[in-house]
Amino acid sequence: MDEAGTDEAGTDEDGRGAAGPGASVDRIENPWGGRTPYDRHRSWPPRMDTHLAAGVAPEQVQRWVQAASILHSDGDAMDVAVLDGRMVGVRGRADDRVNRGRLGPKDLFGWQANASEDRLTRPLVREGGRLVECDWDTTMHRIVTRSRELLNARGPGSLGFYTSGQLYLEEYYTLAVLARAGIGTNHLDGNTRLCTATAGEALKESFGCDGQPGCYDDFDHADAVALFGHNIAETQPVQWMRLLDRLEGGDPPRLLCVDPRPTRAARRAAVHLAPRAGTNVALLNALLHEIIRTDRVDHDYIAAHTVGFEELASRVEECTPRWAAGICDVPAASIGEAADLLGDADRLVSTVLQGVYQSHQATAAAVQVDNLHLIRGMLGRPGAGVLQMNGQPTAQNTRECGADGDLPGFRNWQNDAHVADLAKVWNVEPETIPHYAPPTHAMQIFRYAEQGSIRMLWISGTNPAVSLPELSRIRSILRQERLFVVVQDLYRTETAELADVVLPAATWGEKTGVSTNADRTVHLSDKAVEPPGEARPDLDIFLDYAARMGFRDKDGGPLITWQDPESAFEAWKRCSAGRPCDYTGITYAKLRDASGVQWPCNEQAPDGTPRLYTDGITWAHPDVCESYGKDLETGASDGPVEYRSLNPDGRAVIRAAAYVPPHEAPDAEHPFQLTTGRTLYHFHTRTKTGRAPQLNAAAPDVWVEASASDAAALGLDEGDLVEVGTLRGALRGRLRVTGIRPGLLFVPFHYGYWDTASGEGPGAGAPGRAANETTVTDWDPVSKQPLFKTAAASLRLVEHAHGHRAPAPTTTASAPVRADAAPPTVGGATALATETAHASPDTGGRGAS
Ligand SMILES: Nc1nc2c(c(=O)[nH]1)N[C@H]1C(S)=C(S)[C@@H](COP(=O)(O)OP(=O)(O)OC[C@H]3O[C@@H](n4cnc5c(=O)[nH]c(N)nc54)[C@H](O)[C@@H]3O)O[C@H]1N2
Ligand SMILES: Nc1nc2c(c(=O)[nH]1)N[C@H]1C(S)=C(S)[C@@H](COP(=O)(O)OP(=O)(O)OC[C@H]3O[C@@H](n4cnc5c(=O)[nH]c(N)nc54)[C@H](O)[C@@H]3O)O[C@H]1N2
Ligand SMILES: [Mo]
Repeated sequence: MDEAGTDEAGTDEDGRGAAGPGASVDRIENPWGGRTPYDRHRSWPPRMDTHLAAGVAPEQVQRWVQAASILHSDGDAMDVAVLDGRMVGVRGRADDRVNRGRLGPKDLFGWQANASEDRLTRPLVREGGRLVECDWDTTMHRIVTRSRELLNARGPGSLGFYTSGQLYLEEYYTLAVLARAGIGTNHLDGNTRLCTATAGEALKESFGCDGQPGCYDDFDHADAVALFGHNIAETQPVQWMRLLDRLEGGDPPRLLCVDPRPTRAARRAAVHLAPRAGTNVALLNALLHEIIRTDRVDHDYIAAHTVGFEELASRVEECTPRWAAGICDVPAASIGEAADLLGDADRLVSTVLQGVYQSHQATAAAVQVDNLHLIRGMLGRPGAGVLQMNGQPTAQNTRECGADGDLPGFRNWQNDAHVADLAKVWNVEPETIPHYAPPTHAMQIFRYAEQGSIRMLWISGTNPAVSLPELSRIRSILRQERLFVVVQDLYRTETAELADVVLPAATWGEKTGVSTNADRTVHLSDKAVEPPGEARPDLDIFLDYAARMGFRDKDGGPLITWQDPESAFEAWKRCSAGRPCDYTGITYAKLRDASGVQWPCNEQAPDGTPRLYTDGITWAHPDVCESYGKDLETGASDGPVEYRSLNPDGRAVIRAAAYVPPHEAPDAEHPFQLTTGRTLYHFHTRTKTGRAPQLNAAAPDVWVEASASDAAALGLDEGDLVEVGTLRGALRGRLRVTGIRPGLLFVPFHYGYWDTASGEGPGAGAPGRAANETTVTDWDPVSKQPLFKTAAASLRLVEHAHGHRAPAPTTTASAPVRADAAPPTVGGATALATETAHASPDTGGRGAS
């Protein structure tokens, strides 16, 4: 439990004491705002959060235009305030079931980045080593010329595309069609590989198909909530508000938090386990062992809906809490308490995120959480669900549309009938669509670029020069003379600096499109204002390229027949028809009417589908499944014959896994474990949040977290400048002494190579500040998601603090152990937001432009 003090407004950090109607709250200081407690099985009361630019009164706003957040996977619905053709603020949509009007700090303040003066407004091309401005026609001609040359000389495999989890559905679908059927390359993936590849893979392994079984409303009904490697308070602050409101209401849920850091959720948890990084499988196997040993399993559910239980039971037979305690370094008794919490739950919700997904046994561990739900029959009922969480706002769309390493509509690349069906939708021959091997994953795309078989790499909506592991390697790949690099972004990012061509893109608020959040809720974001200068929506750029390349279908007609967001959406609906992610019942008009709709939405489910698998497992049959499964240890794909014999009736597959230690163990030179991740106030490489003054000020620079005992042993103190080193490289930052588990260091990965404010880079040879200078080129064998959470590292003093402090927030998992070590994080006058409790949503004046 936390002992946070109470501030003047009468709310503590978790907002207890509740803001009254129309309260004005500093949402940097009180990130989760005031409380609206509610009882179990009731619906979450609305609270509308609004923040407007200084000097703008609500009655001055000329239009409110609907949108959904693109700074996390929650899909928080909001309206953008428009005044004289400018964005001047945002407010949450109280009638939306995802957020009931609430917004987190990043959404309240992040919109300001759209109007930043350093937005890209014209294309740039490299001339004599420098990037210079150019017109669109010349620039696109350059890209098309290079594409044609490569296609003729080296074939489609010489072109690769690396996209995002932050564009819109219409854009991914267009990109997938042009890459897979237009160019005919297998090399298309998203940064979703770094993010939610494991979520998709775990769902495929267990249920035969991607698609989130549960939904956020399950939080209203659960009596137990388990968070596995998910810092929900900081990364999905609005769902944390929901849990806080339940914790304050009648019949609250019990929380289990598995995280080596003292996150806000850990501090409110009934049981907090802080395992050694990279040991999730050992811990989960022990939890499964206890639940099976005490027979708290649903034998009827297992018999009716699953295969593989016996193998699991025998695999975990030896995995006692005492055994796991030695590996994970947590008390065996606490593992027992956690097993009781899970085993006694009547309705259990589990969430899984990067503490599980970004490690060497990512899929193996994520699948054990599915197994927990399968053996306890905790699926398909209100309050009983698993959320293999997404991270990025539109990652679900990247996966559905086949802009990641998958075929569109969750079609199985190994199933010829699925490929033929897709070919029919696109009116091309099946051979046109590469399916000789699994679609290439991002880490392999960069490997091909390094080796020289990929000669053109088109990067849209992602900043790999900061976000991929082992940055010195990534920089050298992107700098190669022989590789033609196209970057499509809003700003001149670290990656754009290494490009041959930079295309200025429009972003949310400046373009229209659909995004789908982690619980399958589809939202529409309408265009509110014009993009700056000559910046164009990503969709327009892809359509322009396709038209110039003259891509044809098999009858000589144009391959791509749509010209704007709505016609692209209609085309996607045809591709999704009859698939699990069936959008055929959704229209733009419906999304303007109903706020969010959950897929599948079709004739059978015209209002959408809150939960999958309410009536057994639907998509695992050998003829319909998206994947035939993989070996959890090696990642080797099974074929149709093996799958059919394992699972002829299409049940859920319980897959067991043995624990394997992390690939890199601490040693004398690198005695620490290093983990990396996020903080509440920033999004990824900070291209947006670094440009929002309130967010930037809350965490303006990198820091390094270590435990009090480790700091004392090395003679280090709060604010000291330290260097963290691994076999790949080093970074420097100021030390924050926290309650993190001893032996573990944490570094936020948001801070890039260059200082985005000054445009300066580190001097030659000097250590940078980006976490990924130190991370390793290595990935989970099954999902191919890279390892950002485990490495062996050294820690040394560079210079004592001399009055400097770590630029880390005090409101989060990064809170100092010594309360007086740093001044409290506050926002001040420009960080106030209005919270209107129990408001009936005012939708007046909202509309598309
Ligand atoms: N504020 C903010 N919110 C975001 C984002 C952001 O950048 N900023 N990004 C969005 C995106 S794309 C994503 S993917 C999500 C990510 O959301 P999260 O996964 O919640 O965030 P992370 O900080 O990457 O990692 C979560 C936790 O994993 C813990 N961890 C580290 N190693 C281990 C381990 O071995 N086992 C366990 N059990 N836990 C471990 C870390 O201590 C950390 O607290 O957030 C989304 N929301
Ligand atoms: N060490 C470490 N590294 C990590 C992680 C970690 O936990 N630790 N997490 C990983 C995860 S989960 C993720 S998701 C990745 C994120 O890594 P990135 O995807 O590289 O991070 P972003 O900063 O979100 O980059 C998105 C880029 O798209 C641009 N952009 C935004 N909107 C638009 C748009 O509408 N159109 C276009 N064309 N561009 C747009 C932004 O300006 C920005 O440059 O980082 C990964 N890397
Ligand atoms: Mo992510």
